[in-house]
Amino acid sequence: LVARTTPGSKPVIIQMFQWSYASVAQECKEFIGPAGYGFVQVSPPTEHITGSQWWTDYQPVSYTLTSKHGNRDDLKNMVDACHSAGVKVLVDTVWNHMAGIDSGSGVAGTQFSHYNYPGTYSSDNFHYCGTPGNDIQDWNNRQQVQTCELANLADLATETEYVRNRLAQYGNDLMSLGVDGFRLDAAKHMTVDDIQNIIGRLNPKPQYITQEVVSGDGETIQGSEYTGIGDVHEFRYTVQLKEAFSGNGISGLQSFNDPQWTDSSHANVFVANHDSERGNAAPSLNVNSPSNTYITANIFALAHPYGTPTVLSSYSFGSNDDGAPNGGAGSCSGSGGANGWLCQHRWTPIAGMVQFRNTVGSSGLNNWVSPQSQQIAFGRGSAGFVAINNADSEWSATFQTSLPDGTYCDVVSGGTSCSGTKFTVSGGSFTATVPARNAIAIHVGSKA
Ligand code: LM2
Ligand code: CA
Repeated sequence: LVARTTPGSKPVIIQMFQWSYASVAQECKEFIGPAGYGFVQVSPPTEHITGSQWWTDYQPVSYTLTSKHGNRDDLKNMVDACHSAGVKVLVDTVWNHMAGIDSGSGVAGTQFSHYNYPGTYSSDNFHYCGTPGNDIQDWNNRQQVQTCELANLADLATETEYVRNRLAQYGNDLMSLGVDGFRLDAAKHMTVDDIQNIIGRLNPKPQYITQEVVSGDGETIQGSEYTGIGDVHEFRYTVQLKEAFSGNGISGLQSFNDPQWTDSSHANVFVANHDSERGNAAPSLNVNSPSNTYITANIFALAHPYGTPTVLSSYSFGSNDDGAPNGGAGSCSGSGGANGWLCQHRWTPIAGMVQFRNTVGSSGLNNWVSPQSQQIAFGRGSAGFVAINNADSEWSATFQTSLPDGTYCDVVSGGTSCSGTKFTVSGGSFTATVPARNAIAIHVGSKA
């Protein structure tokens, strides 16, 4: 069993979806490190099927570290560059399956068929679960979910010595390059025992693991089963934020303690990931959501103590299948994106809230107020205070706060540069006008 290591004083992860490793290296130096993010999570590094769609990544054909995002040297250079900037690297890792297509060639030249990957796996390394096409048919049948095929993807026999050893060899190869941890793709489709066995073979041990387990209330397989391994994506949070900010109201977001959900110290939470922004895995907000809700929800996620937050950094797309723009070279400009990339991690309110999160640390939630269903405000101990107004008219109020007296810069309007609104706390309160469909946030590191 791997002890979970808390991501420490810089807990925020950025999912650098489809960014080339060379561009992540550059961005670590230029922005991510200085901005105080703790981790980048990069797209899968192994050889995969050919094709322009982003999801070719999720059809590995060998563990050669050559992908559309770069080669082994690019990966190593990125790890070194990010480390120099004080940023740790999480790699999205596909252990559950190989390709979904019948046959083809990989981006490094491997010729494969569905159940045969020369030099890596042959037909006796896969599950044949016995349903038509070996496909998962009953999502409430644990055996099927874990041994049948997800979207026709050839399902590895992860209970066998050979497969466990081969996956651990791949994991250890990443560790040898200095990678700090993993996002385990399709974790729900592997048993806890299988994942634990493979992790047990890694040396050194990853410092952080987050697992993709999509579970609904009452569903047979629950994310909470996987917390002995590491963190778990809590998609019910993603759904709840969408519903709250899109109309239901945000006044119910004070605490997340449904016993079926992953507990706060093991939940990895996000407003959207690469699947949900396309309407897959869980309904979520995305960059096209109305009334600034994508941003206000991200402000909420970075302000509220539940879980470890991930910020998605992605690109504009016409079709769900569209691969990365600009040849995969991530590109930003100032506090925004460039060349088709969105660079959410640079947006003024998001970058401002990362500093808020780092500053408030594990301080508890206090001074909660919610005068109506679309308005909430709360403190984080005596270190920070946020007010979120999801209503269509401005909200003027005097807020009680434990922040020390002083004048503070709003990090939502001014980010990290104190270029926005200022508020003066005196004797445990301050008066502010929160613009419609927007927020304000101050913290002890944002004193004017
Ligand atoms: C994941 N987590 O468990 C990823 O977050 C998700 O993005 C992956 O799906 C999925 N699991 C498998 O790793 C993506 C994408 C799918 C795509 C698969 C495989 O969302 O649309 O499926 O990757 O590339 C595609 C086709 C699908 C086809 C499949 C196999 O869209 O129609 O299924 O390939 O050829 C017959
Ligand atoms: Ca499986």
